[in-house]
Amino acid sequence: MKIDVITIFPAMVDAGLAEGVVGRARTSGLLDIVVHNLRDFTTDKHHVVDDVPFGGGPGMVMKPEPFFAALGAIRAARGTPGAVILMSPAGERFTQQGARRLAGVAHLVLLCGRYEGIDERVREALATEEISIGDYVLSGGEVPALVVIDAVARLVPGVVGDEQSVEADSFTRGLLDYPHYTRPAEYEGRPVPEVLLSGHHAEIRRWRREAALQRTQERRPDLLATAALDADEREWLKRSKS
Ligand code: 9D3
Repeated sequence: MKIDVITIFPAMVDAGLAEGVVGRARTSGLLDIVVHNLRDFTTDKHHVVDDVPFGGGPGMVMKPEPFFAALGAIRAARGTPGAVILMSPAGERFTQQGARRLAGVAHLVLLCGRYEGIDERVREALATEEISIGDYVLSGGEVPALVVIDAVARLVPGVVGDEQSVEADSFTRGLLDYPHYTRPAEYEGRPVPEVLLSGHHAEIRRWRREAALQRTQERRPDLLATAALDADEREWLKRSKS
């Protein structure tokens, strides 16, 4: 999969992509990610990327020309992307479903803004979609771009070593995860649930399913409406409510 990121803080994005499963997938060639410095696409002596807003008001607006030039260079060097995503607090909320959709696109370009925002012509003419990672105010699109890349990359076959762990992922099933334990079997007076030490794999599976259901019901009941539940799980939920 190819990903290009356009930002005024390339070091920040590169640092976030250097470690962990994404870092390994980059060095192994599974992920071809290029981070571009927006200032490289300016033509003035001081590499200015922002300007005052037409109509007045506080703050600065990112100029359109460097974004147009950067995307033109990407198209020339790396082909026409399948999606050009503007990272924006006004975008559509990013979810696991959105990550699955983007994992099916061979080439993504992510545009990161700073300041008060980006000139509207960038959105109109370049972006094919606009994504927010949630309802809180960040100082720019770089951290959101890292969030999107991380969530999408781990769905690309081979990026996460253990395909089973991707498949079992809580949000893949639509439920929260069950509790995890490792040694020691008792720590500071807190024992590991007996069943996990028993070696009874069918019982362990059942305990984990029920623990995941219970947690989801307590903390995120909204997820139960769309979770992939079998007949047993629906029965368990019905009984737990009474
Ligand atoms: C103080 C400026 N805000 C006025 C309502 C608008 C604003 C502009 C730019 C707020 C945040 C930002 C910078 N944020 C992003 O570029 C961003 C973002 C976010 O802040 N939250 C969640 N997802 C995203 S994606 C990009």
